[in-house]
Amino acid sequence: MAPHDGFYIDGDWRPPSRGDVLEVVNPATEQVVGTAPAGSAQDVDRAVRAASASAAAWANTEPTRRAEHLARIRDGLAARQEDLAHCVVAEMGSPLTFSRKVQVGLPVTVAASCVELLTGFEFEEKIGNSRVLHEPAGVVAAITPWNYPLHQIVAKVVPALAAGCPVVLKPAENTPLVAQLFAEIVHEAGLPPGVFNLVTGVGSVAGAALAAHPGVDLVSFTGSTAVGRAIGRVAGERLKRVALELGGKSATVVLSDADLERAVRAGVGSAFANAGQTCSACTRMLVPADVHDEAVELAVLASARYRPGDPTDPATRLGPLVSARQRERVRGYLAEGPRCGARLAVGGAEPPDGHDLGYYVRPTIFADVPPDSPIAQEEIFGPVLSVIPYRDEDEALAIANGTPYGLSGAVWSADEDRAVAFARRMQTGQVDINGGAFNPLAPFGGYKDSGVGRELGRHGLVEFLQTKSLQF
Ligand code: TXE
Repeated sequence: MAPHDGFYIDGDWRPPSRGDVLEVVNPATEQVVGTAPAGSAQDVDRAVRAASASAAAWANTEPTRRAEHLARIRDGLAARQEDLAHCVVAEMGSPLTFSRKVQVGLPVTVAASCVELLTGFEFEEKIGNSRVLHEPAGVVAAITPWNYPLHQIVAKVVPALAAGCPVVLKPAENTPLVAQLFAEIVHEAGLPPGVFNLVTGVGSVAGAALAAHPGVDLVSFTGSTAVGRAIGRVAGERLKRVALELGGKSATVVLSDADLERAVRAGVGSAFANAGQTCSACTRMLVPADVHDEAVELAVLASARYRPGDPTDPATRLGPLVSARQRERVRGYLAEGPRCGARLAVGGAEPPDGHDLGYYVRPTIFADVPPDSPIAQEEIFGPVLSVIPYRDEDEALAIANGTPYGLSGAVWSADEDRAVAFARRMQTGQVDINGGAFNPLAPFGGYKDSGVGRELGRHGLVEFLQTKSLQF
């Protein structure tokens, strides 16, 4: 692990202005595995000043030169995959095999695709008698959560740098160590000082100071809808741009002609991967009423693969939740399910057997869930699936669209055209058709309360640009 007791500012590790520290707790063992400094408004100010000072030179660096720097970051990530994966396991409890493949594998792919994209990207276009210039948006504040701690950093920082923007990163307080490893990789890539800066710290202190700093031009945030709204308000006051990737309550919709077993197995996988701590997880499963009970049986069978276990064991599919706070929050929903009329099919609020230590909960499936109940409306962020029966497709659509969120979804049908027709009516940013695989080049982001803006691929890069037109 990378034990830095300072912040990465202006090309080197700098001492903090105060002595506050973040303790990093391993959620499986409840042991402190490291500390990182907790930044103050003064530390944030220093980082933003360094970023501002580097902005003009970085913006004027040829895109091909920027791509060379980013290629070295990509290579650094690839070279340190094992360190990064073990760090994610220790900091947030994501199982090792999943951490290798997704927690680290995905950002390596995202970084590589961003380098490729930059290489062919046209920063100028001609429209009639105008030449339109796509220029960097300025100093970017990246505020990231702990659930995919490396991916969330890479999905913001790499495209921002590609666009020509300097960045100040404030990662989640639970997972500062993987952010320090990322800063080491950036340092080794030899970026000019000030272009990338890291201030670890508490959201309400360092995060709030960064979002409100007058030197920041664009805030790219991923996290809770409540904090997203607060950042949006502050940014609105100062007319900063924002990109907000917030919560979700996505649905797997199984149409009447679908392969029920395949659809249910995939739906359970989506809900339980990363212990349900995924913003795009399909945490509701909508099934025709006449196959509801069969679907629940199949879901319970599929859930047996997700037994809570030691995240360092490569065979483990379900680790602990990130923190005691998160476990209490999830347990509250587990206790609430039966009270709001749902039937507990498997799991429940009791602590899982053999896990007195660690922030574990039982993977849980509720059946016959009323669509308006809190467990079917609110983001739980734990391994909890609500199976909801529907009578016809119109009702399925009304239920699927009937939450404040609109991040993801899945539709299953033997007839692809029918699935696509349904997906077109869903108010959500992305829909997987019959188990379609995640595409790191496709735009990712939400409708409604799930956010503003898009990450990944071309759309993710454009988010960090502003346009100027020259008329001739
Ligand atoms: O999120 P926060 P938390 C959801 C999920 C989870 C809930 C709470 O439902 O149960 O949010 O998680 C920083 N100004 N998601 O409390 O607080 C904070 O330090 C500026 C969905 O961890 O939103 C961290 O870096 N920044 C989600 C980041 O915001 C502030 C991922 C996210 O923390 C701040 C995580 C402030 N006032 C949680 N307060 C997703 N969309 O993927 C906090 N932060």
